[in-house]
Amino acid sequence: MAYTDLRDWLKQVDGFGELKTVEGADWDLEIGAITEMARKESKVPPCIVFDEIKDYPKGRRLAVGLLNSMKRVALTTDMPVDLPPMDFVRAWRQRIKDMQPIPPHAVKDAPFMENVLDEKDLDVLAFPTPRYNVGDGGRYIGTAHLTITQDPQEGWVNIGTYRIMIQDGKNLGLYMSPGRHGRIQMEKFFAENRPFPVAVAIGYDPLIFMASAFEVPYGLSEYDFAGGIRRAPIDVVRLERSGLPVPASAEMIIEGECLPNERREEGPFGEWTGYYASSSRTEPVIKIRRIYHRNDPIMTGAPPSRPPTEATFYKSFWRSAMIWEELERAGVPDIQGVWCPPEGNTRLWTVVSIKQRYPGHARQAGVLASQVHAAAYLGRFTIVVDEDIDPSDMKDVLWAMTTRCDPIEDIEILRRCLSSPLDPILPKSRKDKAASFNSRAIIDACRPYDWIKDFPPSVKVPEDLAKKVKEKWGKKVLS
Ligand SMILES: Cc1cc2nc3c(=O)[nH]c(=O)nc-3n(C[C@H](O)[C@H](O)[C@H](O)COP(=O)(O)O)c2cc1C
Ligand SMILES: [Mn+2]
Repeated sequence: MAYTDLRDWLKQVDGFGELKTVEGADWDLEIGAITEMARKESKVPPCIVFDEIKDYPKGRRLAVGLLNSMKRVALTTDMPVDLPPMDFVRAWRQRIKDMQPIPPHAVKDAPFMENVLDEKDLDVLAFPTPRYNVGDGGRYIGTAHLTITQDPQEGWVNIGTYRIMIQDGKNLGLYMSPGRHGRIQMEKFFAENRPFPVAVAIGYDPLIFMASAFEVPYGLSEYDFAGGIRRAPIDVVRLERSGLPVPASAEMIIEGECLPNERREEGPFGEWTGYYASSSRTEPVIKIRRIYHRNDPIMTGAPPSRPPTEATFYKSFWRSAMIWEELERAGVPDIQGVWCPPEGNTRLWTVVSIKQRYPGHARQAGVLASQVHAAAYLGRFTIVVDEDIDPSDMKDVLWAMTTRCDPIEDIEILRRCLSSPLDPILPKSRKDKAASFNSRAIIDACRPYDWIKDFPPSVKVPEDLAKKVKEKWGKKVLS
């Protein structure tokens, strides 16, 4: 393992020049604006640690933008640093494929035990939590956090990143979209009229955050998945009240429970689509029973916004690799690459490159790529291209779409697929909390298989000529 915990990770990031410290910023909108502008206007979006936040003592810090660079993703996942996107996806896919889940390792003690606040003494507002965007309905303590819960019948532990808004000093609003594993577990508790125990970890090893926001299959704990990726178990501590295992590396733990009949207004929140699409609704409330924290805790934040953002950046590699793997497992041969660009939110635009082998191969790849588990939620456009197109190069992809696709023949529409109230294109009348549907376009931008041999040859400088020209003229005209 290349680092021991969040503090060591931050030290290493500082070592390669990607850490910035900002002192004196206001939690109300200013931190949100700095985060957003730094990520949009820097060549390499920095990781920023805010200290001396307005109204808060020095030492209570907030780190944002953790995973928003290739180097930081490589450090977190122990991968080579300078790979082109498609090579990173290929290598990452191999890592996921080779991954053997490793269950967490229970330990008795952890630094977050340094301070334990019981219900009567605690006030979650004592920890600096931003209101990130002007339209936000509150201060969001949960944007880069882990929501840890357990299945009441099957016993497995799930971790998800589901946004959390402060309601007041002792209550938090929790938003879990339909179908989320945490929500399924909650519904099981509520069906038996039992309180739903929840632990929230803030500030931790960033690898667990990556796993928590990813489509790890139902029934497999994100702890086991992250341990498998790390090739070593994740250390956890079982909390005394709920028995929930939480990462020993955490800076802060909030332990609580949702009650079956309690709902409060949650939202609006500047969401990952770049809109306030789900507005506000009544959602479950986490009643805080205990807070644990390290001395001078470092909290973490990853506010979504108009893409590309931190989350869409690091997820693009992960989602691309997962879709590729799922397509191969579904039996689609000769896939050359898969790319879910950060600009397309990783969920709304998927490109698959194939070497066409038989009639219908392109449609098969496209339909499946729009429906496999890692792509099923919201995915709007799936584009299938030939093997000469690099799916991570949008110039190439647009060229293929505009020259090899005849819209009337080559765009298939699927109806009644999985959407969500967060989908900005759904009018209110079609936003049902329990069942929102959308449609999908499968764009076949491959040369038509039935007359592929007659398809016009493309204009290209041959590789051997390109090499010679580079040697002879490169210094003069290429830079
Ligand atoms: C920064 C960030 C915020 C997110 N917020 C939410 C959210 O508020 N609600 C939600 O249902 N999913 C949210 N997600 C997506 C889930 O974390 C993701 O789909 C995850 O795979 C869910 O875990 P599960 O499959 O165990 O349910 C968010 C992801 C990120 C990276
Ligand atoms: Mn899960």
